[in-house]
Amino acid sequence: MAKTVETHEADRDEQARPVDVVIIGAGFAGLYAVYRFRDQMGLEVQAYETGDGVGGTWYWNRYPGARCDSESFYYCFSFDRELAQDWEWSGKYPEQPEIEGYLNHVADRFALRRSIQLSTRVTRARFDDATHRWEVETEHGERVSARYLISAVGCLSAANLPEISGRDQFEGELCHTARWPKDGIDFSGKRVGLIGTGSTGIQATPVIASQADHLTVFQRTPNFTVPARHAAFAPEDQAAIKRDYDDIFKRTRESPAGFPYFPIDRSTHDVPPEERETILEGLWEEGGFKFLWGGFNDLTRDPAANEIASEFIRNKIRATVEDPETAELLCPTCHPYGSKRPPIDTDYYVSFNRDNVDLVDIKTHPIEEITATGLRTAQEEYDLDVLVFATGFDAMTGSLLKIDIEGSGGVRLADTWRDGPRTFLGLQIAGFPNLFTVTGPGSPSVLTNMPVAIEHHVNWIADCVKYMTDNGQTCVEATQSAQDAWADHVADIAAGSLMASSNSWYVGANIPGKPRAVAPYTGGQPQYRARCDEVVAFRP
Ligand code: N01
Repeated sequence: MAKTVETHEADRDEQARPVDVVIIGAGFAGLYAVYRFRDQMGLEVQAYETGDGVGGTWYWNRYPGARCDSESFYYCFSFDRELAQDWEWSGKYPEQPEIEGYLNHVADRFALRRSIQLSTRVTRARFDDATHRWEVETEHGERVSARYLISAVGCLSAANLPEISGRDQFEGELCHTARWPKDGIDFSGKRVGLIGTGSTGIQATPVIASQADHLTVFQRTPNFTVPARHAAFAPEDQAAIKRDYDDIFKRTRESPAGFPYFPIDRSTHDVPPEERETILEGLWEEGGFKFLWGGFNDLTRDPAANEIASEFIRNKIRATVEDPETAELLCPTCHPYGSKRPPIDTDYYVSFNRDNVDLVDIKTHPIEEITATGLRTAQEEYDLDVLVFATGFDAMTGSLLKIDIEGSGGVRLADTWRDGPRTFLGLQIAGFPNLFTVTGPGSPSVLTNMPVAIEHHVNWIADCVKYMTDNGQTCVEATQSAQDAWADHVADIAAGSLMASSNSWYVGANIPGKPRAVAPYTGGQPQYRARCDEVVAFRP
């Protein structure tokens, strides 16, 4: 112990290497930040990434069936016209390897790798009030000093592996979907158990079912999902997208959720029941997220309107799943559609018609223990060769709080956020000067198409840093009063949404002991961007 302390002290005596900007993470956000700060602003940048490759979410989540559920042609960077023109997406909802390939292409195309140190976790960051610089430490004991610290750690990157009794005694293969082995898992001839029916479990179920000898899905809460209707792009589709790209990207920046579509401004109650059914049927056939906002404007706020759409989906489940008991188990009744992040799927419900797939209700019969050979619920014991945890993430704050961050006056972020995250615009935190959080809590982030939110944030931060540099300033920080006003507004506006009353990662309810608060900003992109612009326009 004494030796460890001595070594640590000796390391600290060495001078930290000075750079202008440290970026944590090399997913969509980190990659763009490296490009923006280094290549467009000429700053010295050091990025760190825990994984041994770039891609962030798309590096880690390589589970079977992982694919994007925003359409490819706008779930991508817009900052470089030639990049958008050169890259060819194979279809509507690409699988993980294609998106990981895209992000590797971006890293190569802009020579970003030389500024990114892979296989390196940032463990500590401390703001020095005297120098106005951040001292950043990595797990390997390296130290750098930076004027600006940019968190690009992602909203959904700290995997949640629940503490279930006996977990460590399982002798088969146990894996979280967000830490999937690069060589994959061979399911052939295996009995597989899958815990979790969020977007991930819903994507993985049909694929694992098609490969395994048997799949048991352990469901705590049933989920609503709408078909994705994935389709490959024909050459003429690709040509049309490229022809329209400027307009597509413009619309993603102007629409409420970062899609190139605008919601229909029509109440469910203004349409007679038969016409309503026809509209919902059309949206179901079209597939994708549009089901939530492409027919009616009140599904996320009006319980009665929501119930009509919810019951429409339940009826689809009943019509698809042959065994009525299984169908009813799959029908969500405890939360409104869209109050948890809505998944989209390919063949999810129909998977339960397969002879090799069973659904187990662990709400009624909870898991009691993981055993050496499988899993025991309050009702039955299941022998398993592989146990898959599709149990999600400590979302929005988990990855940032894994780093020991000390702001001005030695105040720790973990203490500041003890009762839940409060930020100014999801970009800055009072008491933590020169720290910027890309798509942080309190910004639209996960309620928008992520690359659009990421580009907006990185550009805003870059403009702020430029202003500082041009004006010889060294320290920028949200005031407590500005942060309080924003955080109260975030909470007030969320209070009217159905999301606030459901138990999901949006409110931190999936992590035992996590303070409950709607973490993303629910007011939509235009209102949010207008507020960000006001801050820029204000000059003290
Ligand atoms: O995680 P989740 P996810 N015992 O938290 C269950 C994004 N994403 O990885 O609902 C038993 O949604 C939990 O049950 P319950 C997307 O934003 C994007 O699926 O808490 N069960 C739930 O069923 C998404 O929303 C894509 O009762 C436990 C499940 O595990 C987000 O990632 C694809 C449990 C977790 O669902 C997270 O999705 C996939 C326990 N102790 C995901 N703990 C794209 O395509 C948790 N569960 C872009």
